[in-house]
Amino acid sequence: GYDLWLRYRPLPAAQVAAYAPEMQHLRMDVDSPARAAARDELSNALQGLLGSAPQPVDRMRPGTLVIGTPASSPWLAGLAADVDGLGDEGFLVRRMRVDGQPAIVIAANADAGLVYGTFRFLRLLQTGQSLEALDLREAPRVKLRVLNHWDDLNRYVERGYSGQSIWDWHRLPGWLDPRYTDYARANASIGINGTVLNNVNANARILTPQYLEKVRALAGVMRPYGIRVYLSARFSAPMEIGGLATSDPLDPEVQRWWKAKADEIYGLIPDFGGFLVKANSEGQPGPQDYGRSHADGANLLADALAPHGGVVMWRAFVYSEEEPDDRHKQAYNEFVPHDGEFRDNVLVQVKNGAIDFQPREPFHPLFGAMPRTPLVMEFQITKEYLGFSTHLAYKGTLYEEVLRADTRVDGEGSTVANVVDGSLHGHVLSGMAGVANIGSDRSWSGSHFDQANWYAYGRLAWDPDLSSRAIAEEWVRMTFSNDPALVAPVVGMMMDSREAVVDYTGALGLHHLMGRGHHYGPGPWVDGGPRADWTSVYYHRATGEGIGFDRTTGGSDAVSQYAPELAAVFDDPTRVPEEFLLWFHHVPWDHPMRSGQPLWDELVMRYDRGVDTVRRMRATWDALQEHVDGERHRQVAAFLAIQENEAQWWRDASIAYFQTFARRPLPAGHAPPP
Ligand code: GCW
Repeated sequence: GYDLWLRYRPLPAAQVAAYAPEMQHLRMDVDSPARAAARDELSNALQGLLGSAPQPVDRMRPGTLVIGTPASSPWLAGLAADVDGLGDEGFLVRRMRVDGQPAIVIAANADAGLVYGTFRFLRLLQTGQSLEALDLREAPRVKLRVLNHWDDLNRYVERGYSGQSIWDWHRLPGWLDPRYTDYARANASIGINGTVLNNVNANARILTPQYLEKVRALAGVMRPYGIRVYLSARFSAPMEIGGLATSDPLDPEVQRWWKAKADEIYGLIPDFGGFLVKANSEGQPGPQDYGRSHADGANLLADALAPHGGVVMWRAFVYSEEEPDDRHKQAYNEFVPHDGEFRDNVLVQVKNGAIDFQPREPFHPLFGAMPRTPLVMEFQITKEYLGFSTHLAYKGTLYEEVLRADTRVDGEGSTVANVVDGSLHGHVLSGMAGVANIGSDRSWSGSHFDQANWYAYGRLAWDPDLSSRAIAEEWVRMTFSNDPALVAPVVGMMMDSREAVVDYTGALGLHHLMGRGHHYGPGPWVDGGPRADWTSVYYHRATGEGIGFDRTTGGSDAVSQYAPELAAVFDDPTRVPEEFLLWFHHVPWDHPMRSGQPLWDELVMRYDRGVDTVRRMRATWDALQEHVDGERHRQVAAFLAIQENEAQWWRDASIAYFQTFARRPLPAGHAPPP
């Protein structure tokens, strides 16, 4: 699993015969580390896929790959107009004549585009596409496509299920683990162009000179691959490592401290990306400690970074136990009043849903509600609430569902994707962040199928309108094989997998039902404890009469944070999409569902359906034994067995618990626990 989707194993003979004659030679000026990286990737890949690497030539011969920028390569000068408008990261890949000879051209305006174009070209071969009418022209829709590592300096990864942090701080900067280069390659192959190295629950020591040297070393590895390094900044750093008595954003000494810190960082890392900040949330320090606003806090750091071109990604994941109102509403209430107050180099980073990376949530009402501020979409790649690394849950479908959701803020078609890519409200800056599932495990992500979530995140950050099915198919072809006997069933498993998790952990809009702390198994009964908003009972609100969180206009009124047309739909129990019924409504146990059955029966049916889907996934996988190498087949099979067992645990525990309120018999057809 180490090679991820960049395995480059030999292609079938027929494909080798079709491709190889077109790529015997390579015409490319290799005058930068980025170009060297692209050239090495190409050689290595073609050696693996076709059995031979292209030979460098300085004049055109039949079967030449031509790679370069029209501005610096005279033989590509004719493409200047074609690459116009593609920016630094876009590219074109085209089959055409160069100097009268048939050729395949990868052209871009800058090195970054050449790297991306090279990987794009390789993906065509890896997925067995015909080169006949090859003519691609692509540029990313989202500007900052970033991974967020929740990695502590002692290599513990918060909500990480794949070993230790890959950042070996102790041996940095002296030892550059080759894994860092493979990390950069994998990310560049899917268009990721930034990485936040440390946890948002940040340790201020990352900003000390000792650590900045280490960060600089990592930045050097990432640079040729177009990846900028960012850091999570702890708001109280001026006190903790700067010896100041305050971190008040309006204090001139504090402002001077951050400016000096930014200067110091850029002295070491001229292309440093900027800061990610979690402030005044879950006990983290922040501007509100001094009676200041999120905008005051974000602008403090933004002013320090601005002279160097850095940005601040200020998180909107805020809630506090002192706030008695519905947690769903807190981020919106705290941030919307400050729309327009943030500096131009501030982006507000918003989780996909208002609670917390649940298996399914409606999109966060902040999307569309802050037209004057660029909003970064924060997805979780690691599966904190979807079975860690053992349960198979392809999150491409979740990402797609959220990105395609229509906020309706500017009429129909105001999709979340259009908010995030900046097009809806005309922002130059735009961003997407994915909380990484990468660790020191040989498979990087803790399981083979979790690699697909990293892959899908990157692809959707590049183009938020891609289909999750098409992405799954690409990934399967590159990671396993192009054999149709494998591709269709495995893609099918992936496409069903996340809905299965929704079903067996709690469907119809139920949420936050897991055990407190670990977030792995069922815990709908979790009550009391340190904080009401960390319990489950608070969210499902089951009683003898019914179940669900009343967020209607008559309840917590969270619905009113959405655009009026949508609020009206969510507010109405007969119109709300059934998958969000219990998210927005408290309804009786015999509430009639669209299927014709009462709610209780429907809920039990969904729990059963989730378990059944996992059983089917297992059977599908078992039947594929001869199509997958033994090592990967065995691990996936073993994990699916764990998943089936635990899906039953979720189902049985949840049904037994909710039955104490519903006091209704199990519907006919429900399989009793073994
Ligand atoms: O999902 C929750 C996690 C915390 C995390 C927090 C956040 C980094 O349980 O572990 O802390 O969200 O996003 O800040």
